[in-house]
Amino acid sequence: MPTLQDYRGQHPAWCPGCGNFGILKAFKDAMVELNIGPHQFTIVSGIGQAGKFPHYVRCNTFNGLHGRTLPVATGIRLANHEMTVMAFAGDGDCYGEGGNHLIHAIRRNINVKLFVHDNQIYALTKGQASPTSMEGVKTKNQPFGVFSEQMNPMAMAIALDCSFVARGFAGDMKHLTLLMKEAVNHKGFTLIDILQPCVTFNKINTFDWYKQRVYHIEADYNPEDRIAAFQKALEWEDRIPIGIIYRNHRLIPEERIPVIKERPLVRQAVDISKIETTLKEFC
Ligand SMILES: Cc1ncc(C[n+]2csc(CCOP(=O)(O)OP(=O)(O)O)c2C)c(N)n1
Ligand SMILES: [Mg+2]
Repeated sequence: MPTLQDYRGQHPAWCPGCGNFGILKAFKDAMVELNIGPHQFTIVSGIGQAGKFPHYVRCNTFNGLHGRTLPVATGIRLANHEMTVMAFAGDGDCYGEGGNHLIHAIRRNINVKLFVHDNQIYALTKGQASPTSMEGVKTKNQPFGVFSEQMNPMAMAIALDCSFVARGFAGDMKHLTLLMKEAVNHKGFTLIDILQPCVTFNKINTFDWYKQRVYHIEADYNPEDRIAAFQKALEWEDRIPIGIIYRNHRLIPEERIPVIKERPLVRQAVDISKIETTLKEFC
């Protein structure tokens, strides 16, 4: 049985009070409670403050390029679907530069667990607006206020029939741990958008700002009703729902792709002569 100590990575370089600490703690608690040892999962990230996440957890890791978190996670999962693969990305990484990859990972229903540290800002590069920054918010780069409409990742994911769509809050770690466990146990692509205060560059969406607005989704809510889920996903202004917003039961690639149905690619014998024959055809 693993303990918290087993996942201890490097000392975090995040600002004191950063919402990322709550995500890190909730995640480690979830791994202990799920009894998944550090050798049994892989964490993939891109670039950003969120992208540092794998440095702070002892496990298999891959820290790739900004916006390219999901392609790497997809590759690992397709090569070895016995491995639990989790992707940690910032709102800029995943909804901005990597937005295209998010759309297609959802469509393909790759069984990757995606956790988005949504601080509504580009923190690593010192505070430019991200896709989830609210309209009108002024930053050093947007001195007249953001004029693009705020992206709603929950509504977008439901529109794409994403297998599992949830929202958590870094200031409610117990609830976040529960959501993470549900995501890992769910078969299919899972997206948890985690509201994560950035204490240095986002002076609007603070811990207090979120605390005044977030509420736990009602116990009798049915996340399998897609129309109701879409309505829930549209709530934002004064009341922000946290919990599982939408869930479905779609097939995953290893159930559909004949060559990996029986066993993962990494456990299949490689016949070099076949590769040589194929290469000769191109000579
Ligand atoms: C290909 C590429 N594009 C842009 C950048 C510059 N860059 C690094 S991190 C970042 C944004 C980070 O914001 P987010 O993903 O929200 O993460 P946070 O730092 O807020 O956790 C940008 C634009 C880069 N390093 N590589
Ligand atoms: Mg960010």
